[in-house]
Order: sequence, then structure tokens, then C-alpha cells
Amino acid sequence: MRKIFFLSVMFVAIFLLSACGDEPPSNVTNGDAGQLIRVGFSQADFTESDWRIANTESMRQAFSRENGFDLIIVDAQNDPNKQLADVANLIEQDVDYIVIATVQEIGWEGVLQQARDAGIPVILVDRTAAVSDDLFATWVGADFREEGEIAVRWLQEFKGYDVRAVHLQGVMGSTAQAGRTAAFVDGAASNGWAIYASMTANWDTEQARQVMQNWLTMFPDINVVFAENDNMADGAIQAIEAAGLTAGGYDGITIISFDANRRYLQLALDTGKINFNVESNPLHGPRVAEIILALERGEAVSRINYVGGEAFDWRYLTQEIIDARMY
Ligand code: GZL
Repeated sequence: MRKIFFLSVMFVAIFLLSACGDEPPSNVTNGDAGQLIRVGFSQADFTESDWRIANTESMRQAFSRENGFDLIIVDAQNDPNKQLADVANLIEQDVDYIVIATVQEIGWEGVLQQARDAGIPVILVDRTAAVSDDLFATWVGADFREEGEIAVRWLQEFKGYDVRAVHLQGVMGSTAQAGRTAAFVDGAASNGWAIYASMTANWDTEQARQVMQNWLTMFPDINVVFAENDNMADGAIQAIEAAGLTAGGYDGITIISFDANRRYLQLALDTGKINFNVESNPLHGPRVAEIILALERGEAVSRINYVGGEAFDWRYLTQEIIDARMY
């Protein structure tokens, strides 16, 4: 226990050390009260997950009129083609800045060139785009591969080589899915772990429940679920319990999750049903607003702005930790 405890503290320490500015600034206000800054925000999907809901709310609060912004926010409904059309429409509206949380990384060259030709700076938030650096001003988000590696290191310590896993993936081609998947696949290969199946459940609880229900009939000896977000972990837990099996704890199917939304940390504390949860902080609103104000002042901004987070082992969670969470 001591060794695991020590390593778990190390997990939190290592992850925190990489956090640069992960606490959003307290308040960000456009100093030029007379002139509102018009910001067009293309959100991947308003309702796909708890994480996304918290992210949208953070953006709405940061880009308020009181803070000196006029925010136009559009919902791509997880449709990559709709998102391209949404951004093209924001260019037509000649906003001052365009902020994008991409559904998928590919397909952005054309519309981002249009934005550049129109003289509209583009800021990528949370998810990035597979384009040359000159097509966006900066990207604010998490190092998703590192998030996955944090989970792999914990799983090595908790399960050793005895991992017979199934893998619930986010929306395919999204930055978060690509990074977390790559870390897990590489970790499984280097540890000799079995991944019986990988499939997208599009960040969604019900889709994850259906996929997991099917896998439980196909693979009766699953001992790990690697779920790329809390909502899918939730669906897997529902399927496991409907099958009369145990999720989490020391003796159940080990559940790995990402996002660390408060309600899922509470589930872990109260029931142990999520064994390890890697935070991906959604509160990007103040960070992005601060970047826009810096650009307004003619200041240079770094191309990549990694946002760190913590990782939570269910055995060491406390109510105090959960109550202090901001989302
Ligand atoms: C992570 C973010 C992912 C979350 C999902 O930063 O891109 O998208 O993990 C969310 O919950 O929908």
C-alpha cells in the first residue's frame, strides 16, 4: 500500500509539475470599455459531455458584455462539415476573433486560409487542427497523450501485467481521442497487456453502455475498462452492473476515466466505481480571453499553451478535494 500510495502521490506531483497556468485567471476584462470585441466561438458540441457543458459555460462567462466582449457562439453538433460551414459564416460576419474547439483535426486548411485572408486571428481551444502553424494564432489545451500516459503508469502500478482491457474511445479524429488512444495502445504494447476491443462511443453514456453490454458477452474475463471520458465510464459501469458484475474497487473491473468532473469524483469517493480519473480542465474561457486581450495590446502569445491538471486515485480522494473542485 505504501509503495502504491507513494506512486499515487507522485502521479499527482508529476502531473501538477507540467501544469502551467492551469488555474484560470480570476477575472479578465477588456480595458477599452467603449468598444466591444466581437468573438465568434465554434463549439464542437454543446451537450456531448459534462466536460463540454462546463467548457461552454466557461467561455460564455469569460466573453460576457460586462467583460467587454460580444460573443457569437455556434454549436457544430459534433458534425465536422457543419463546423466548417459555421466558421465560414463567422468569417462572413467579420468578427474580430474566431475561437474553435474542433470536432476533428482534419479538413481545416481551406476555411482557416479564408480567415487569414480576411485578417481574422484564429485561436484553437481544447482540440487542435492539423494545419500549418501560420493558420492559427495559438492553441490552448491539454497534452492528451500525457493524460493517457499518466493513466498507463497508474495501471502498471495497480494491475502489473495482468490487464485484459476494453477501450471506449471518444469521437474519432478528435485531439483528445487521438492522444489518449495513442498512450494506451503504446502502453499496452510495452506491457504486454491485452486490449480485447476498442470502439468509439462518441463521449456518450448510452452509446458506451450499449458497446460495453456487447463486449461483456464476448469477453467474459475483462478486468479493465479504459474509458476516454467520464460519461463513457458511466455507461460502462451501468452495463457491468446490469450484468451482475462489480465495477471498480479492489475486486471489480478496474475503471480508468478522464475529465474528473466533480460528480464522477464523488461517485469514486462514495462507491469506488471509478478507480483512476485524469483531469482535463475545461475552464478555458478566462485563458482564451486573456490571450485575446494580449493580442489586442499587440503582444506576442506563445503558439502552444498547455493546460495541466491533476489525477485522482479513488483510494486517496477526500470530500475536501471534491468540494474544492471548480467543475
Ligand atoms: C478533453 C475534451 C474531451 C473530453 C470529453 O479536453 O476535448 O471532449 O474528454 C469532451 O468529455 O467531450
